[in-house]
Amino acid sequence: MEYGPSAEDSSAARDWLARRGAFGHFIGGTFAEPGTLFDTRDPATGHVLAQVTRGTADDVAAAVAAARQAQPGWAALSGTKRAQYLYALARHVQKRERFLSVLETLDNGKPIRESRDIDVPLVARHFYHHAGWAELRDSAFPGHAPLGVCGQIIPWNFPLLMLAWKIAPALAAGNTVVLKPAEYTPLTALAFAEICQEIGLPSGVVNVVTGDGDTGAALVMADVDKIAFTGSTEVGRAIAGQLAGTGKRLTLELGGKSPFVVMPDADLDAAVEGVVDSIWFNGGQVCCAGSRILVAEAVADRFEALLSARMARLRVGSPLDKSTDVGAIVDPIQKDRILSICKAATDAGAELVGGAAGDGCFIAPGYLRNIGPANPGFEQEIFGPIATLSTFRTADEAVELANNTRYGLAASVWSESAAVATDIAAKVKAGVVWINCANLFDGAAPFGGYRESGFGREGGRAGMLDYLSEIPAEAITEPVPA
Ligand code: TXE
Repeated sequence: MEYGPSAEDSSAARDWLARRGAFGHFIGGTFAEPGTLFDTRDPATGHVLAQVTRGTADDVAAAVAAARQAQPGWAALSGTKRAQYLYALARHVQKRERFLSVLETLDNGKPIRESRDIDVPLVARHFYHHAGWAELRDSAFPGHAPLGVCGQIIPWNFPLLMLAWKIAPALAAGNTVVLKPAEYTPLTALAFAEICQEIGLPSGVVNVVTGDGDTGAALVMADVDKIAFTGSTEVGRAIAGQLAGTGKRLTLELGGKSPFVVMPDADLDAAVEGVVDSIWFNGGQVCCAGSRILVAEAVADRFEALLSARMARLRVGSPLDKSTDVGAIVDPIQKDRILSICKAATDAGAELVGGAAGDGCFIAPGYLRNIGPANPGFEQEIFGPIATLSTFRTADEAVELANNTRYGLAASVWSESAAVATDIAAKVKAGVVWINCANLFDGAAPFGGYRESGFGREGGRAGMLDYLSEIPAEAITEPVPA
């Protein structure tokens, strides 16, 4: 696919990439000379966008040393001063909103409508929200201290938003960070590093080391006080094993297979729109995607007719086109992964409606029907635009099916009865339960999982506590009167 004349203007982002050439890491407030390089590509066209440095253990150690040196000074600033920096980050993200949205869409393949109207505005809001926590830290968390240096490893599905979820609370609490973006999508993190320079953020408070899983593994083993990881359950499990007994703090935000429960009295039109927001948003590459649709048998035929009609109207195509609903999958490896799970599901007896593989990194939206808990498609995280559709007869059965998973990240319940919806919500084991909506995020609302979806929370008061440690009472001394 090539971008046509109706695509959003990407010249500012392309000029920036051409001007910058190859990227080195951002360490101690400056961009280092590029090292061994790898390509980052536009998944919609396959074209190389830029070359980025593959971080070595030495690069990681240099970044951690810069963060370590900066941390006491950063923690000693008043809450008001730290808040001013966070406000400045938020404002500068807003100032460069259009540029960042285009860059994100180029690197990730998500529709420009989403990066422009959802991702980047949420990034700014997250920094604004945490500026408040910076200001309030001492009064809201008496007897708490920052952890020190935090290593943060993020995935490619919401590159800039996951950066904000990681960096904002860490900085508000008085920590400094070394962030490693995903290898598919390093560009907006590097643009963010430039914003840190622009606002005069003290050197070493934010460091960005690009690279792959080996770079991430080096960060896990480096001299950091905490690792915050968002990514696959497999890698999360490995990190937890590596950190056992080291005394380093750890939070993990991993995969999901979240239920989307449609009760018999649900507003079916609204619920279908909820599915669009839930599993076809960001091409289903969303950890909390409502990927298991469970619908009451009494309304299942009507619901499915509405769903398939709505699905047929979704536009799959050029991510930079403002009318595109479903863009490109981030990388051919991920596309193959999605298709192989769908094949395993159909081999086991499920029927795939839609979901055709296109050229390049494109897959049409679809869903698997005739599918039960024993089918691999019901159980595995597909992480693409393919839901499963199954039915239930009673509310108890809905809850049982919803909880029939090794994950526990999110759930969505649809009913016109507040009593029914809240009863089901309370019985579903998930970190977030949305009622009559899906995939809504707010900096004040803690996000995180149960079971194999990980532990720890991001956002709100709970999220701040994951970047603070309680000072033992005996270590707190009364100030000596002057
Ligand atoms: O994830 P990885 P991948 C799920 C989703 C997806 C699957 C594979 O199901 O299909 O994972 O995606 C870094 N030590 N999610 O392979 O490898 C890596 O460089 C330290 C759900 O991309 O977990 C990247 O920065 N770090 C998820 C980050 O981990 C390591 C979002 C995530 O990559 C590492 C992404 C190691 N040994 C995928 N190996 C969500 N929860 O939203 C890799 N990394």
